[in-house]
Amino acid sequence: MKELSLKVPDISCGHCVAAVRGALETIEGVEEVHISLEARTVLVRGVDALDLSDMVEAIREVGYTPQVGG
Ligand SMILES: [Cu+2]
Repeated sequence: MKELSLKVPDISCGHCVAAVRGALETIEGVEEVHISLEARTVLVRGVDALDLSDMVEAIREVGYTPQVGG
């Protein structure tokens, strides 16, 4: 089990949460996605092979700007 976290400052409403969640859930090996609208943080849990850069790329693809280490 691996856990990755990111800060995504431009998450601002439920639509953003849904869009980011949807993008992350399509990545193979992702088992749980937790998004805090208040803190604008994303927590992903899944297989050990999960790669942070894949998370970053998926979030960027739906139009948001993740910051690593948040
Ligand atoms: Cu929004």
